[in-house]
Amino acid sequence: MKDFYEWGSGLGRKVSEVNSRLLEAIQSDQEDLFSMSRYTIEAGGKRFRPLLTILAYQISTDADYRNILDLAAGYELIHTASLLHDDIIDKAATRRGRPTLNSIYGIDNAIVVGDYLFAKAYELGSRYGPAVSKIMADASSRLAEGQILEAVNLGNIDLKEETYLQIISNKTAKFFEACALGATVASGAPVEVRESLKNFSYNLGMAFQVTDDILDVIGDPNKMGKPVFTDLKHSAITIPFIHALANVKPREREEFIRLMEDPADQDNDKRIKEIIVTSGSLDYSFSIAKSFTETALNSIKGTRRTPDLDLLIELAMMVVQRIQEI
Ligand code: GRG
Repeated sequence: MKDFYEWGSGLGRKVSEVNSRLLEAIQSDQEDLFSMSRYTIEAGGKRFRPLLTILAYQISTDADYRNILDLAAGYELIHTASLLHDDIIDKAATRRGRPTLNSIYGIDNAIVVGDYLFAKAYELGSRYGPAVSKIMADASSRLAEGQILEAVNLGNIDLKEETYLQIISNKTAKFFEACALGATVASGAPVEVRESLKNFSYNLGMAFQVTDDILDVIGDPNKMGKPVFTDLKHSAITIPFIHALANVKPREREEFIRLMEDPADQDNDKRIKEIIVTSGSLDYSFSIAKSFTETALNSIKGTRRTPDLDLLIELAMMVVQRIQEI
């Protein structure tokens, strides 16, 4: 099975076109602002959101996909702006394999670059009219809501699964949904096509985030390019922990909570994983990810089969496949 980058590389020309639009969009006579913005954009990333936007557009119309490149780039700019702000909040030193903007140019500049990318994103979105602009604005509001809901629940060992799902819905899935919705509204697609691609993207986003949260516990740091337990180190409680905390016996729960306080310790790391596996929490989390993937795939069952739709199906399968390969 391919990994995400291999999947995206099959769409190489489109990624390059998105990258060109991104660079055009961030042009500024203020040279420092431009070079800081360019540093962030050139760090790369999987470019999922623009690719989802382009594929949804192509599936829903025979018009030239270049018509939707500005919107695709706009979504990537919002995503990048939110990552810049997230790195400031987390005091992160690296992102996308490079030193973060805040670690090089300082927090003050990183905040402003994030604001700038935001402004540029809305300018791009506005080219598609008020309905699409509103979809973009709503997705950004959800991001902020998800971030704050997560922040106020940091370290909350009584976090409910429902609240966790609300956090990832707002931080990830609603944004994926907005990419498909914006593209299909811009293309003037019939409501059934719009709804199926919207539901596909939402559920894909949920599956993607649950899988990411599972990999943060049991993933191979070498394959992922990042250490495990990054969420826990920021006190973010995710699905494998929520399930384990609710299902282990009281004495083991006490031990588990103690271990969670120092996930960087190698012995704790091993024992945390052991408890997550023996309590059935890993299997449970995986079943949740699979069920979102199934819902995603069911959403597009009635959609006209095209090579672009096949790419979306492949993407959805890859999301859960990442865990099976471990
Ligand atoms: C700026 C609207 C706005 C909000 C500020 C900081 C913040 C509030 C929100 C942060 C939201 C956040 C960090 C969401 C995480 C989303 C996510 C799944 C990130 C990883 O996405 P990938 O794997 O990353 O697609 P790449 O690097 O490949 O693009």
